[in-house]
Amino acid sequence: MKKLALHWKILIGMIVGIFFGLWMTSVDGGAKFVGNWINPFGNIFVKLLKLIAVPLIIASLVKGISDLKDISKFKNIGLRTIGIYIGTTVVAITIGLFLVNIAQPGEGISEETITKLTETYANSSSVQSKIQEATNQKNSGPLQFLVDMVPDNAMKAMSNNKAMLQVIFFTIFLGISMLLIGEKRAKPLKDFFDSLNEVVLKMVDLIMLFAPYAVFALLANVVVSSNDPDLLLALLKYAFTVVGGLLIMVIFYMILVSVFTKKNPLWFLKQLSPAQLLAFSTSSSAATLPVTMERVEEHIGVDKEVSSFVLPVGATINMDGTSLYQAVAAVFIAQALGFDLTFANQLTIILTALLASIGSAAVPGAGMVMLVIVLESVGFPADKLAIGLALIFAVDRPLDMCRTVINVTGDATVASLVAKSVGKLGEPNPKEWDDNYNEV
Ligand code: DAS
Repeated sequence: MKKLALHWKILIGMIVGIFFGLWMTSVDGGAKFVGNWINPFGNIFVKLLKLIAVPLIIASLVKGISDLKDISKFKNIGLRTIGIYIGTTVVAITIGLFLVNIAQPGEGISEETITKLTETYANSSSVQSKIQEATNQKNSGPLQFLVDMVPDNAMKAMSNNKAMLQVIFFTIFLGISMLLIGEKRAKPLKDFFDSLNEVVLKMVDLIMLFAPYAVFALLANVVVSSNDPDLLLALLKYAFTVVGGLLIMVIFYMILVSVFTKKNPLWFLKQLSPAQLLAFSTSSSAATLPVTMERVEEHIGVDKEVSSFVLPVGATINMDGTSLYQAVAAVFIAQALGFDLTFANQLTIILTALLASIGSAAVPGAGMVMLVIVLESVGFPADKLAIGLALIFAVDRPLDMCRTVINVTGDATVASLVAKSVGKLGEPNPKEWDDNYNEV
C-alpha cells in the first residue's frame, strides 16, 4: 500500500468506504455506528484541510505577488483570470440549458412522486434553511459582495474560511504594498512568507497521509445517509442530465488544455486526480484547495505567481460545475411543476446562474442555496420554492460531489491556461520523499 501512488490509495479508500457503507446500511444500527464512530474521522480530515487553506493562501499569494517584478504583470494575470473564468462558466451554463431542454427530465415526473418528494423534504430543516440563507443573501444590496470582500479585522478574516475572498483581498493588499516599499525593505517579510509557504505545503503532505482513511469515512457516511432508492430512481433522468453536462465540461477543459498548453490532457487529469478525488469525497472546493494548489504547482508545473492567485480566487468565485447544475435544476423544477419558461427566461438564467455560482460558497450544498436566486430571477412563485428544492434534494449530495470535481478541474485548467499565456507554465517538480519522510 505504501508504494501505491496517492490517487490509487484514495480511490481504494473511496471504494472500500462505499462497500462498507452499503454493508452498514443492511445492518441494524449500522448507519448510527458509521455516523458516530467512522464519519468523525472524515470530518477531522476536512477541518484540517480547511485549517491550512488560509495560511497557504496568504503565504503563496504574498510569495506570488512579491516575486513579480512589477504590478502591471499582476494586473495582467488578474484580468486574464477573471475573463477566462467568466467564459468557462457561461459555456457550462449554456451546455446545461441545452441538455435540460433536449432531455426534458422534468416532464416524466409523476404527480405521485412530486407529492412524495414534497411530503418528505419540503418542510425539512435542510430545505427550509437553504431558502432562508438565500433570502438573507438576496436581501443584501447588489454590491454587498464587494463590501463583504473588505475585512475590518485581518485576524478575523484569516480565521473564517467562508470569508476566503476577504483573505485574498487582504493578502493582495499586503503583497502590493510590499512591492511598493521595494525588495530590500520587504525582504524580511518576504523571507518569512517564503518559509511559511514551504512549511504549509509540508503540512499538506502530512495531512494527505490520512487521505485514504478519511475518504473511506466520508464515503461510508454518504452511503448510509443517502435517501430511499425509489425516490433516487425517479430523479435518475435529472441526475443523468447534470452528470452528462459535467462530463461534457471535462471534454471541454481537455480541449482547452491540449490546444492552449500543449500538455497531454490525460496526463493533466492524472496529475490532478488526487485533488479531484478529494473534491468528490468532501464536496468542498475550499477543503480541496490546498491539495489543488500542490498538484497544480508541483505536478503540473504552474508557477506560484499564477497559481497563488488563480486557484484561491477560483475556489471562491469560479464554479462551472455548480453553474451548470443550477441551470439544469432550475429548468427541471419548472418543467416538473408546469411552470413555463420563455426563451428570455432562459437567457436570464445564464446571467443569474453566473452570478449565483460566483456567490456560492465553496462548501457542501452551497450551490443549492443559490439555486433559489436563479429560480426567483425567472419569476418562480415564492410559495413553491420549498417544493422545487424538495424535488431535487434526494440526489443533491451525490450531484454536489460531482459538480465540485468540475469546479476544481475548471480552476486547475484556467490556472494552466493563464500560466501558459504569461510564460509561467514550466515542468513539474514534484517533491517526493523517502520512507523516513525526508525529501528526495
Ligand atoms: N460544494 C460546492 C463546492 O465546494 C459546490 C456546490 O455546492 O455546488 O464547490
